[in-house]
Amino acid sequence: MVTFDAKIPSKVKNSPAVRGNIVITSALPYANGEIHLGHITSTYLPADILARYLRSTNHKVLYLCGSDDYGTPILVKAEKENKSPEDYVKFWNERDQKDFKKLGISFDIFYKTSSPENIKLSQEFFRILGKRGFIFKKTVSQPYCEHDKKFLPDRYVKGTCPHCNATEQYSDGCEKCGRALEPGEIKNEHCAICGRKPVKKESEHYFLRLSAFSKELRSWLLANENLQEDVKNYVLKWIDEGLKEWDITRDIPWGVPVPGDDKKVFYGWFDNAIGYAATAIKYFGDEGRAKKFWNSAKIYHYIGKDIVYHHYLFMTAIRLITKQFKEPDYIPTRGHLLLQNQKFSKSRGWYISLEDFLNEFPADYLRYYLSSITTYSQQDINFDWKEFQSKINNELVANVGNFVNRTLTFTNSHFDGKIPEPENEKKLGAKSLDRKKEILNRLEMIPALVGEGIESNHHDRSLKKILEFSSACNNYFQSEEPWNNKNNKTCLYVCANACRTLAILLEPFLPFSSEKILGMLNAKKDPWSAAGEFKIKPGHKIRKAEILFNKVEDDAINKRLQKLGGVKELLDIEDFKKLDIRIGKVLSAENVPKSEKLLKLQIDIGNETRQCVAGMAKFYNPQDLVGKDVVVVANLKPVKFMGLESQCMLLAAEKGDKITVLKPDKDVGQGALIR
Ligand code: B3M
Ligand code: ZN
Repeated sequence: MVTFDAKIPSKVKNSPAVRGNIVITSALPYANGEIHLGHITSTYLPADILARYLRSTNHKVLYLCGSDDYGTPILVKAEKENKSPEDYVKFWNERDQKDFKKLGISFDIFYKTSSPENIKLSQEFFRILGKRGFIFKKTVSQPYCEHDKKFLPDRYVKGTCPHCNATEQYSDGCEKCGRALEPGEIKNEHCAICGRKPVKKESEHYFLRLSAFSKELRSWLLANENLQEDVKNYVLKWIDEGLKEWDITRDIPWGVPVPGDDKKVFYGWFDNAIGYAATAIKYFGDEGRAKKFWNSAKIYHYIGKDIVYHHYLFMTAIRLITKQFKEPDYIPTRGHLLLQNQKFSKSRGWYISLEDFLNEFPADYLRYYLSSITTYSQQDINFDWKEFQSKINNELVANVGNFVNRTLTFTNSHFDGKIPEPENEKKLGAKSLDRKKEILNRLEMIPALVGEGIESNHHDRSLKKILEFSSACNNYFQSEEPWNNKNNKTCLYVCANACRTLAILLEPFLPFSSEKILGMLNAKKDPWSAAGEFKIKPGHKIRKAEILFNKVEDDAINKRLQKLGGVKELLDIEDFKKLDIRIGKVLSAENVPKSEKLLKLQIDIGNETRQCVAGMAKFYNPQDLVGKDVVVVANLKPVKFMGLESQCMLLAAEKGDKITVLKPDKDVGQGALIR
């Protein structure tokens, strides 16, 4: 499996030497909406955990991110809100920074792709790519909407994926099968603004000759042992299927200007991935220093599985060809987040707003829950409100919170807040001595065990180890019965130090709670290498104990579930259009023999007469329906009731025990369509 080069044995004394340079990035969020919980799960949180851990193990870490400001989706949204794209992205950049701070995401810098550094670097990379022979021009016929009077690149066009046939996909990539799509590939094109079918207009674009680089990409993939095997395999398959030339320019007024062409900008996916390096330049204040650090560092790009193509192929090819900033060492890729086993959908209300969540629950609850359910794989992850409640209550509150709380409370109430001097071992009973040895043993081992999990990206496993440790501490406290056992001094001395160990190990996961524990212990934040040491000495004065975690009540969860329960699935207009609903006239009606409910009707639907078997006998006498105009669905598959074929469906309104057939307000004639 993936392991980090520097193992951190728990006994290694804190050495002042820096252990290595690290660059960590999280996918740059589009500056067009609230940070998505799915992105938190797959990229910001795992990257933050690693960054915090590596800082604590004496690495020089640069954890960077920024808003992804360019591209059609943003222009479309800014237009809708009647704002300039500049103002629009500025708003979201600032809002994102606030949200990330509330969540404890510890970026060293959060910048933006619309920065002077990124514009310069993207243009420079374009020139180098050109010099190396990887850029060519080609006239492409582009969708153009006559109604909206504009070229329709990428998200301006929706349609059907040519690979998996998923409908309503944007033309630049399919969310279902994860493939990036080239302009023109999507089937069944329609304008995303007005829904009309676009026409074709010619335009000259710049392309990156990606196929000419297939061999190099292939070798890079095979040689890099840090990449996840399953991701690697399907990327290799894409290469084997043949890489398409990549159209890297667009005819829109918002983006990095293409040098020597005043009408075009780069495609957002050309400049955003370059934005990682440009952000490093901003951080160091100088290109030379940024390169020096970057090229001597291990590079980690955390992503979700929907942007594998862009990072493994586009971005890496550009880095390998331009040779300015080295290629990635790790691209940890995680799956999508589901909510109660369904896809998140903001428009349907099947959604958790970060702001809303953080108004009700502490950030560490989200960090804990998401980290504990997210594996290092592309498997989808399911946010389940009941599971969230039970994990917080049973693991955080009843285990960690309880241990810290009882240790501190007892020290305060029985020893006036002063850590007691442990008894001489000889005076401890045999059982107490065994228990003490066992817990000391665990305390010594645990930092390395947890560190190993984080280094290998299995953060969920590390968290589980911490919980096991905390549980052992609770058992120790319980068995020692400090409330009526004279060995309570040893027990409290050990437990106070175990609380400190917990605080250090929990810091990458739960930074706010870790700080709180250290505050109550009146202890400072030591590095990971000192986590197993007994730094809290007898006589040390602790502070007042406060509740660390509060229970999540049933009420809070039920409210959340009720809110979701009220969400109805929305249909696309296309689904509705599939129905042939029309006006018909009832020509004849009779009871179906031996049935209390059914009537058999003959209905003229305009161009033909259809038989309809309807459950109306309890509400209508057959003769009352004859001659009436009614509404029917005329394109359902025929079904049989009591041996009689029903060839259309009569529409009726129902409430309680009242039922009425629908009829038109004016006479429009049989066959009139309902739209
Ligand atoms: N903004 C897509 C996304 O947010 C894109 C990532 C850019 S990373 C260079 O999923
Ligand atoms: Zn249009």
